[in-house]
Amino acid sequence: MTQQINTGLIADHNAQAAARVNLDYETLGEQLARRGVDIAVLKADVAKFAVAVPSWGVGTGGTRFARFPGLGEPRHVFDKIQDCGVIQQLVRCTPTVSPHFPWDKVSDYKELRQHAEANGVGFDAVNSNTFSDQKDQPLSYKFGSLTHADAGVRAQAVAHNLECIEIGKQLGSKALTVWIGDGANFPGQSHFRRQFERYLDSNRQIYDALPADWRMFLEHKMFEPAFYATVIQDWGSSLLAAQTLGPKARCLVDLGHHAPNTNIEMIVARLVHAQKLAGFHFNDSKYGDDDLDSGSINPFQLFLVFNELVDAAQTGAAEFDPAYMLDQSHNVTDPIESLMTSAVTVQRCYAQALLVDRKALTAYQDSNDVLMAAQTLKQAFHTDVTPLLQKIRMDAGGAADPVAAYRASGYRKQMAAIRPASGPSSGIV
Ligand code: PSV
Ligand code: MN
Repeated sequence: MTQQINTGLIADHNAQAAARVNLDYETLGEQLARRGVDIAVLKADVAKFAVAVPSWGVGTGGTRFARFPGLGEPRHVFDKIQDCGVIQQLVRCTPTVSPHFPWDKVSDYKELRQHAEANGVGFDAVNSNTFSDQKDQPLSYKFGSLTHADAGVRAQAVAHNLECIEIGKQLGSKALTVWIGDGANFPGQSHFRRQFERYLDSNRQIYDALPADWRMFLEHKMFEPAFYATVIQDWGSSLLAAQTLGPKARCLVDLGHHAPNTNIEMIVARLVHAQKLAGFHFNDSKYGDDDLDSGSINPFQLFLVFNELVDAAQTGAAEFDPAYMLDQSHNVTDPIESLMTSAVTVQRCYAQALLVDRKALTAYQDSNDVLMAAQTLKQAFHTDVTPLLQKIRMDAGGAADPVAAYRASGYRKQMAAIRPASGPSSGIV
């Protein structure tokens, strides 16, 4: 296997941190023991946690005003996979990559799969793109794709999704994520009911082509690029579509795709109840679909989402097997640093949610002890599990401090020497 970061460097970095991490881990263990938690059991559970990295996340993002390229940006999917391998090498909780087509299109998928394996990663859900036009594409998605009024455009969009399934099969994926930008910018522009019927009709054709062990993840988003109405604007439309299509169709929750202050953890609980939770695109936001680093703005919300997920797992909720993926855009940070930090933040929230004293919480809920119910969640959220996460990483060959080890490795500088600068560009790529 190709290890992009020198393993000796990681070992030295960890050796320097070991005494401090071990002491902190022991102290945390004592603290948790007083709360009846066995840190070894917790550690084994958290060590199994994994979140996928989006292939499009390792490149520098931008806004609709400008994009300021970073150094040593990946030139193609092979470079992107290499960067994802670096992330996984250092954090050890990102074993898969979620690819996006046609952005990640290649002529030889066997070669791509081998390249991924060589870099220590596999593939998660494949994403289709009918929200932008590609070079040489016969028909435009300007006025929609799967829901377009023209049957020819719909057929083209369906065909692209079928191609994504075929590519996914070669890469070892088990799910197709469908997000469309279809909608309207003006009242009257489109007929709401007919548009939704066309969505179902197109997706039926995609659904029917899914292998038996595959899932279809329907991703909703409130607005953008359509600013008046979006076809799959919220979890209501998404659930309706998933229920109409059948058991393989589920609803994917991208945290950024809701109005500010929406109670996302409650949406999660509803989707768990309906046995329709596909999984997540994790990110954070302050105003809209900001695509900021997970937990950078509202870590408590992320914790509350995981509180629902851990509760669902521990109570044996039916059909509960969510896929965890990051979906962020890094405009002003090194994408590798942001993705490593975000993956660890998501893992941290999972660990904290495991620390919720659920027996006590249920008792407080049932006796209407509101303050203590809230405090029970806060006790778990306030627990600093950093040494636990460090220990898990170090045991697995990752770095005690992934960002510090990455910076010390000089990887970005090496890439800058190999990968030519892309130069400034206007708007998002
Ligand atoms: C749309 O905003 C989205 O969240 C979808 O998941 C896309 O596939 C992704 O971002 C990249 O544009
Ligand atoms: Mn998304």
